[in-house]
Amino acid sequence: MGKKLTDAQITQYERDGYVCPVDAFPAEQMRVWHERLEAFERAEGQKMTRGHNFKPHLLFPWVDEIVHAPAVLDAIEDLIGPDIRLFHLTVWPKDPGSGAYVSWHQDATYFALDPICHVTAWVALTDAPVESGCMEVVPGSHKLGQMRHAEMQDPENLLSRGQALAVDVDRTRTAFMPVKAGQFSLHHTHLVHNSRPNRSNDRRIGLGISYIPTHARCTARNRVTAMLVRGQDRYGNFDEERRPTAEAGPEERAFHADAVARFRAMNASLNIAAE
Ligand SMILES: O=C(O)CCC(=O)C(=O)O
Repeated sequence: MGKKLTDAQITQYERDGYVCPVDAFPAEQMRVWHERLEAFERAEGQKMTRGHNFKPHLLFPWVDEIVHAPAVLDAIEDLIGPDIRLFHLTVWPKDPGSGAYVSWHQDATYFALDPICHVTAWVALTDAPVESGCMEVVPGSHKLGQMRHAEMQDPENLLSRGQALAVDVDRTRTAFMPVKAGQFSLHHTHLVHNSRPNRSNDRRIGLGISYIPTHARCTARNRVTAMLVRGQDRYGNFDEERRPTAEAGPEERAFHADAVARFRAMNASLNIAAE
């Protein structure tokens, strides 16, 4: 038995590359946080979707609370040990009836991490049933290693570089990861996954939080930031991130802009499609 996950869940993660669902927060708490996200969108006149959805843990104290929550970190510790950094975070909103989707991919494709050991917790801010376009995975595919991806330019694809697996996926062998608001799923960085358009009547929103052990390093040329969220870092492979204290205040915005620019520069320097 781990701190949060059962032995069966840890075995499933090792065998299948994912675990779902795991309980974390009360649904009422998620409604409060959901409203804060939408209040920010209204004030900005801008939805948090493709192009605006990176690293919100640097802008909002409520996201900082989620990424540090023991209910999430205990599960991460069960999989990668007690010294943990938050490497990246993407918010994934899909409006009802929109064509927005996420193509088949492996997260590791543009992360340049060594060793390749990161795990993503997808925390549901709203319910994410199958009809809303929850994540769909190929169980066991994390054992295939890094696969070839191509880049496609499709405005409906929520992935920033439109990366998509270069081979077809056998849809008879996939599994869905539906979650309710306040639950999360966990997936391995090499797990092949996608999500289809939202055919429900409600908005679907989740936070994809990518955690790494502190001994991991990013092999790209430019240094990037990552936040120490538990334990100790004896390696110094990343520049520390500033925790937000005000809701998208000037200091939060300045730090966020710099961290996102550095992440994008790292990302743009990788050319996995040519490998
Ligand atoms: O939210 C989605 O539909 C996809 C999320 C995803 O690809 C991820 O968290 O790695």
